Amino acid sequence: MATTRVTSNVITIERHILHEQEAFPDASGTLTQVLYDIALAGKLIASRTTRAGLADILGAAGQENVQGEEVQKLDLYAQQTIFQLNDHTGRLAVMASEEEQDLIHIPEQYPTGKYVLLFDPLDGSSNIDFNVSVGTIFAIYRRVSASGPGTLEDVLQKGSEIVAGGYVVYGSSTMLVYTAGHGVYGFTLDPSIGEFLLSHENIRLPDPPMYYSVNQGYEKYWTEGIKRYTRWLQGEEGASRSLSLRYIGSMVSDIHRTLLAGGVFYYPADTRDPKKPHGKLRLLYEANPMAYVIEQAGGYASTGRGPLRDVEPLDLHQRTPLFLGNRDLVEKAEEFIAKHDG
Ligand code: P6P
Repeated sequence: MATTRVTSNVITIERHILHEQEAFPDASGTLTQVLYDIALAGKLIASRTTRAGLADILGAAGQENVQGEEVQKLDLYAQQTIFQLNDHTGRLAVMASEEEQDLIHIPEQYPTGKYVLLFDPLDGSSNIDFNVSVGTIFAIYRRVSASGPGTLEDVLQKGSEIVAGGYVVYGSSTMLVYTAGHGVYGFTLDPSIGEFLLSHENIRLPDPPMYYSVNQGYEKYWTEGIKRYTRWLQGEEGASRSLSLRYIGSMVSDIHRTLLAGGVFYYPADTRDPKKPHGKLRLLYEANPMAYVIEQAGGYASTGRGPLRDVEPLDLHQRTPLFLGNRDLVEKAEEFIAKHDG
């Protein structure tokens, strides 16, 4: 089984990103700086998530976000932290977030830059009060508009155009995992020195895989293809092996485990909610960046009908069915769906 070598020498994320940049002589260093800013946001958010049990943070902030969900105070803090670290740097043309209905424009007193940042500031936040891991997800694109304030066109880009992406998982330890198209690297936060240290070099999806990950509570709402696929993963339908089930209900954690242990995570479309015919997860700032990480680690991400990162976005908050993990497992899902769901 291919295992990811956990490194021993001390390399901070800053040193790693700078070293990566050296491979691109014409690089201006702007992308490097954006990644630094995201790492800093991760440290600041981590400092709060580890104290989320305190009375002053627990519970909703009493506001509703664009998803109609109660905003947890940590959501608000994460959103504001990422915005304030990026609004004045002159590195971004525009931002977009799960927490904001519309584009997040750079304040007019600040210059705009050549990159676009999409993010889910705190995914899985409904789990905060139960001390379940949560995460920040980010995707960076090059702007497509010429100059000036960024536009919707800058944000509605296919996942195949992504320049860098990844996540911070606030769990038993805080880890930042990212790729800029040359492999996937994991950094573990050492809170005693406030540094993300390289802990997982060039992560590759292990094979054979260990787990399948889906909310089986919705099984009765699934199509025939998804039901049969899930039975295949359990060792039926002619399968030659069976996988164990692990489901945390926090996407960043479920996909982080899939990345390190091998397997498949899926959130299929289901018939529960006619308003959500394409499942629950968001294409732009959840599915696409996670798909990029998984594919850079040797895996594959699909809508169940084809490559996820080929989907042409039409709306900032559009949802998508998502299957990602070891390529053979995800392609099997496509097979069952094609065969049984027409
Ligand atoms: P369900 C968390 O609320 C989230 O957005 C993802 O992090 C997670 O994968 C999913 O929803 C869980 O949804 O319907 O299984 O509770």
